[in-house]
Amino acid sequence: MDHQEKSDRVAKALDNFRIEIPSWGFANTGTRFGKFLQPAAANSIEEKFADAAEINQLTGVTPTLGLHVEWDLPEGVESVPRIRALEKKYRICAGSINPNLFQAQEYKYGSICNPDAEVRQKALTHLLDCVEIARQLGSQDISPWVSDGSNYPGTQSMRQRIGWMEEIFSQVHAALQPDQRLLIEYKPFEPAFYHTDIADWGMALELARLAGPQAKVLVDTGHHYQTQNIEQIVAWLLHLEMLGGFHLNDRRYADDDLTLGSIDPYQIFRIFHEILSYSAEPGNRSQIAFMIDQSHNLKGKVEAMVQTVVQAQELFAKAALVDLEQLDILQKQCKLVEAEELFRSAFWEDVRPLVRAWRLGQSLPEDPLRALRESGYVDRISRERAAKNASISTTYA
Ligand code: LRH
Ligand code: MN
Repeated sequence: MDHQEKSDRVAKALDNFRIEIPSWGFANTGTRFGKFLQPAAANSIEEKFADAAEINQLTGVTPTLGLHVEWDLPEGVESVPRIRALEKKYRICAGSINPNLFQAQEYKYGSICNPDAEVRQKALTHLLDCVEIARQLGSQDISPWVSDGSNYPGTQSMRQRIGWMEEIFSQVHAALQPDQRLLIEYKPFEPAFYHTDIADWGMALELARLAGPQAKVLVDTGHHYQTQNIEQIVAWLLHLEMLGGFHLNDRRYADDDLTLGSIDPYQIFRIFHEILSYSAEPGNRSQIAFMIDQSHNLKGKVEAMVQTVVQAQELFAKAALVDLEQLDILQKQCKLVEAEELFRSAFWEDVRPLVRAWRLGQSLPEDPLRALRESGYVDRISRERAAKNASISTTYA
């Protein structure tokens, strides 16, 4: 593949690559052992929109901000006009609507799987509010993560809880607008440590199928056991046309929510390859939402977000350099070493000069991280927000 073809492939891939920023990625977050406050952290939804606007100005590929309802729309549907005003002011659109079924005290024994019908009704009402918020904001995706589960064997009926989930997801699906999607996220454990009601892709897949045609599966890369082959799960969901989107991040151990590509960039490359090879086949149509889901406990939050977007672009560009036709031939001939070398050589390609050239072609800073440093943006918001951030409690217990 000559330089011109590589340049064309990278440009075509980046022209279509958009990734969503999570509002909670800008806030002071931590672990159960506490959190380290950052003077530049965002405390208000306006500050989160401002930071997202800065990222989009620097990268040009993050036009939407994922919202977490309890954190960003404390008055629920009543908070929509405020979001609308911020969308206009910062020219950033509201993206996926993330319900919160894990913080309220009533959810101690679960939300949509709680044995108490009143608590399940509370959870259903919240989900229907999220559908209405999405309708009013013109957001397509409602992406519930259900943290429900139990900590000890024998303490809950797992089968009964499945029944309650099915009932509620079908009611939520019935409330969707024709263009809306319900993206069901799975996670094997945490905060529950014996069983989690939606623990893996198979459970999310069945619940989505039973809910209706507008329900799909959301794959959070951090929500897998170490030994799971995530790109194989992606291949299955693509084959079944049930892949709705991703929460992208990286991890060394569990749901560490580290910055994308910081631990295993080859993992993300293999996932992007499954998507690009599927999309390259005639007749295959996929609408995959790429969303970041990270908590920046130690790194500067705006820097980490720019770093993540740049890393995602570079890994997507590498995956676009895989010669799919040649790979198909080698795979069918079981020429293992040739196929692997062809596949891996794309990963080893230094695409940064091509990606920088694409940015210049888009009148974007060729090096967003350097441009961020030179902009003085982080120093400015640190000065503006330091007082508020200093007054926040850091302890977990
Ligand atoms: C759960 C999760 C979910 C979000 C939360 C912030 O681990 O991935 O997607 O709601 O993180
Ligand atoms: Mn997630």
